[in-house]
Amino acid sequence: MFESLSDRLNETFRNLTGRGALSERNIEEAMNEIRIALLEADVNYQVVKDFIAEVREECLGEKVLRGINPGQMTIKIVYDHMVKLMGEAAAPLQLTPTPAFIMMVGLHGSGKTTTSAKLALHLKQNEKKKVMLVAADLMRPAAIDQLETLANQVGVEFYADRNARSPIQVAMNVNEIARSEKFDVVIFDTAGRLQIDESLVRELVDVRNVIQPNEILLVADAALGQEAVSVATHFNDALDISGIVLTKLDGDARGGAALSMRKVTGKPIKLVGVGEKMEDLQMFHPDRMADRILGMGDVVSLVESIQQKVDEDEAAELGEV
Ligand SMILES: Nc1nc2c(ncn2[C@@H]2O[C@H](COP(=O)(O)OP(=O)(O)OP(=O)(O)O)[C@@H](O)[C@H]2O)c(=O)[nH]1
Ligand SMILES: [Mg+2]
Repeated sequence: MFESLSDRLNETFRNLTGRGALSERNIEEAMNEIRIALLEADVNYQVVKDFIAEVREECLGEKVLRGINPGQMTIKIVYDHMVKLMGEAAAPLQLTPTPAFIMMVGLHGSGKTTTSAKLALHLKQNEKKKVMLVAADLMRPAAIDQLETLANQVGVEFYADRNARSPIQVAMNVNEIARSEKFDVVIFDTAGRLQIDESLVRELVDVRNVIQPNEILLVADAALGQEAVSVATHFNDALDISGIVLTKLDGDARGGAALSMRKVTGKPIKLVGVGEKMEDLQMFHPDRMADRILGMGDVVSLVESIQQKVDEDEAAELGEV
């Protein structure tokens, strides 16, 4: 995942830690390299600009330049800001009150149907929820069949009405069934489009008004980079989404979407798709993602433990006076 970004950042970090003291010039050079690495990974230009400005300021501070190991501290600062950029803490799915309705929305081929089934499996297996998958994509009969096959494969309830006139009718029926049969979670797989247009938005808004979903998750293909971020912005403007699922992170995605999504849309990435199999879905944790991108987990924990020691010493000293 994001190999070329990781490789480039690692090279920069190797240069930083390979020497003892760091000059302002060394820091400036490193910032420049990181800026280029992020831009090449297709991170949003403004996001890169703000990120570098914040990291740079902190790295040029007294504490780093005069610290015992400025190279390692710089890595820790980059890590901290990367975690912050992606939203700091994980954003869990809002599954109360029940039945919790989740709407999956997004463009053609982004991974809505696959992700719906993966999520159903996760909720059933790990959270012991009673889950129903609903085919609200009435555009193509094959879409209904695809979801039905996956529902059988992961072993959850499935609802479709092949004669329904509109997704609204499906939504109204499901609303009743979900309550009377006490489902915990009901996942709506909606129709995609080549691009977000008025008729799609109207259809989704109608469904939203009927089911009042706990979550509206935009499913976006990470390989699209900045295009995925722009799609998310449009869906958010139209529907006020609650979160983002970034799919196909196992492919040739460069990292731009993962790093820009939160800052540009203001909405958290909640889940990530990392393969075609039903088990290939993960909760999104900004710290773990930053670890993966930087590949510097041991340095980060080393600096954390040193900082903790320094804090304790300072506290002890204060206590003595
Ligand atoms: N490698 C990989 N492939 C994925 C991932 N998520 C989905 N796919 C694949 O992407 C293709 C499209 O997925 P679908 O779930 O059918 O996409 P969709 O959004 O429902 O598409 P429409 O219904 O046409 O709008 C399928 O071949 C999936 O197997 C992922 O995380 N990694
Ligand atoms: Mg689909």
